[in-house]
Amino acid sequence: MGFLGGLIGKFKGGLQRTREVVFRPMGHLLGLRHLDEAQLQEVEDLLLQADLGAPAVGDLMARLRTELKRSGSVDPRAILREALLTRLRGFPPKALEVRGTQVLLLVGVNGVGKTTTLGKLAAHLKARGDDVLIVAGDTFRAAAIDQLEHWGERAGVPVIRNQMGGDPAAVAFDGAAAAVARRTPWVLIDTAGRLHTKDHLMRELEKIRRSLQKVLPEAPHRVFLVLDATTGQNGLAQAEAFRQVAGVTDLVLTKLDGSAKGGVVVPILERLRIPIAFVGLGEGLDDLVPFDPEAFVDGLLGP
Ligand SMILES: Nc1nc2c(ncn2[C@@H]2O[C@H](COP(=O)(O)OP(=O)(O)O)[C@@H](O)[C@H]2O)c(=O)[nH]1
Ligand SMILES: [Mg+2]
Repeated sequence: MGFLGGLIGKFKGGLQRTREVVFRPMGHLLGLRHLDEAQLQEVEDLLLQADLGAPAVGDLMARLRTELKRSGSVDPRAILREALLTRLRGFPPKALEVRGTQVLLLVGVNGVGKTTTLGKLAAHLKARGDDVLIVAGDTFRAAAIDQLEHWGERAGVPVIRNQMGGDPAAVAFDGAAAAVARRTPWVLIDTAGRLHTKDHLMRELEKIRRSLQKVLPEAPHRVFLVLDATTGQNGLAQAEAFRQVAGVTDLVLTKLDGSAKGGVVVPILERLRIPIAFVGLGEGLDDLVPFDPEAFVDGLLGP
């Protein structure tokens, strides 16, 4: 199986819950060529259940109705597929290309999967032959540092840490300096998610940024905002707050495998207008995959 074949299989597995809850009941409707009003209503309800969001669902339904009126016969699956792809292709992520030492900061609220994503990302970069250095920037909990060290071992990547309660900006500085000295292309920095207020969060991230810039004026080169797909559109308000303070360049959507609302990818993209670089489709080392609109839509709708 080639890389793309593997990717399609991954999305298919990862989106199983959404498919079971939403798209399996819709299967017979998607196979119809004529839909009456009650059936159209049923399609609309199921699309809303997948958390595709009212604007996208409104657009999809309008396309279906227009086509029904125009030709009297439709292929709902094809219309849905094309409309979803058009929406998802609008925000292609930038590749992670090696250019000197680049710093990648992971931000997001507690429990969304930052540390796990960082571990998987380290493994992903390492597997393609790039050296990586991990910085334990979540110094609030001892467990967070241990968790990161464990991921470092699994990925075969060194971890820079200070003691619990230490200054995240100081350890970020040490990590960036070490990476420059060792000519390591990637520095991945974990951060704490639980901060009392938006102000506190802003100050902390600002401090990390300033301290990185003493080593690398352009740092952080990428800021990954990690979002939990199981919270669906409820997570969007938090995401907006982070976007405002953190200079987010990319999104990572975790736990798509545990969500029956995989369609949430659509409103997230449209509201935040920031590309999705990766999605988390499980807890394993290789369960972080580059977001691919085609593989995603086929995983959602089935073959
Ligand atoms: N099923 C699943 N679980 C995930 C995924 N990403 C993270 N998790 C789990 O979510 C929980 C919180 O992750 P963690 O990385 O500690 O979150 P953090 O607080 O943001 O650093 C852990 O139990 C992870 O194993 C994913 O893509 N799929
Ligand atoms: Mg963490």
